[in-house]
Amino acid sequence: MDAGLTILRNGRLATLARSHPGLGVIERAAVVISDGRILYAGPQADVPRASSSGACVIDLEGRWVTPGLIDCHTHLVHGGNRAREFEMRLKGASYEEIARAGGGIVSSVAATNALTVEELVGEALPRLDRLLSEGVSTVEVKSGYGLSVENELKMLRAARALEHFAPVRIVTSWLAAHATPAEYKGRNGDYITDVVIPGLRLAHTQGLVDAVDGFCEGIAFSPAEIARVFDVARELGLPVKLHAEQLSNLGGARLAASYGALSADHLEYLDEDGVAAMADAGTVAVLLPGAFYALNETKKPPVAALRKAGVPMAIATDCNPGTSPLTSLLLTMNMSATLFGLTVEECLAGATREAARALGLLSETGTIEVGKSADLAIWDVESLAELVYRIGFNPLHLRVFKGQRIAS
Ligand code: DI6
Ligand code: FE
Repeated sequence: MDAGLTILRNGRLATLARSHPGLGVIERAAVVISDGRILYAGPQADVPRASSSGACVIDLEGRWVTPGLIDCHTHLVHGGNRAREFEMRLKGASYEEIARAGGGIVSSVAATNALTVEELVGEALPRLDRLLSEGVSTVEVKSGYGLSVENELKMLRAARALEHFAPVRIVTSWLAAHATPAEYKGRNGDYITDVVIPGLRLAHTQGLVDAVDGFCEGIAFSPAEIARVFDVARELGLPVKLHAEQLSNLGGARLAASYGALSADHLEYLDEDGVAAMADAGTVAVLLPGAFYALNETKKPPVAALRKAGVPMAIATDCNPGTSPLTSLLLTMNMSATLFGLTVEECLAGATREAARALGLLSETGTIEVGKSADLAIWDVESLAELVYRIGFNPLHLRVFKGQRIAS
């Protein structure tokens, strides 16, 4: 008898496996879990007999099962909030004006640097809980509100610590090239030399960083500046990703693709050239409708061109205090459909399989397939489209993380 054996029976699976058409639906299905991994996922009638003896059997009563959701782009760890700037924007100030006047990212830096690791964890946990309550199993967390070596490392320590406080897989990104701190105003190059690159080397040595990110934008860093950081990432063997083409087109997506980036994110101003470069490099397009919505943007990412070129599309909350104070991946799915025109299938794939791809984790999670981590979400819905269609409703019945059942 295998002590760690669990059988989920009488479910309807959306495996999202590429080898199955569409969502990979299997009716009257079972999932067999052993030691936190998927041992079998398929028709109930074909469950290997040997695996049933002594197993803990759970009847799903016909409920839908999807892969555990994945939020592949967040700034979950930060201090304070920017409700005040929200009010300023309601009165007509633009995001860029506020940033140039010393607000924006830099104001979150002061609030973040005032906190200890423990306090940062304490502020992030309620946000994390909201995500997990909707079936999320994996969350990417960026640095980027420290802007000094010590404070950027502190943010990543807080991000890593979240795994000790909640059943979740955390993936970290080094985003020191997010904004220029006041003391380096007008000296981006020096900031990269003094802080971004030495900090990255230290974070890597300390095992704090899984990938390297940057903000390529007129109010942030140029492609040439980002390239300096990406060169170091390459030397260290770390994958890269980039905030690109969010407020203007600087060719960031093309730059990211030339480094074989896992993803380029935002992409409202992406052009045909950028689409083609991403397609060639297999770079995932991470769409962030929360920021588009909160900034009241009108320029949409070129979804039809991405689709036509076969660029994989993921979606994420971009949870951050400035442009996307959003802690719901279900609402993100709804926004992706309503605002960006993604299909139900693209929304579900975007929050599971393609999000895993964007994190380089596709062999570990993101689909329901034999050998992967048993990360599942079990839903009280009649059809999968309901997960995308409802606004502000959470039909999660149960979450399974690494084979452990976690009541919602
Ligand atoms: N793009 C964004 O939308 C966030 N960061 C980024 O690079 C904004 C972060 C903030 O305003 O605090
Ligand atoms: Fe972001």
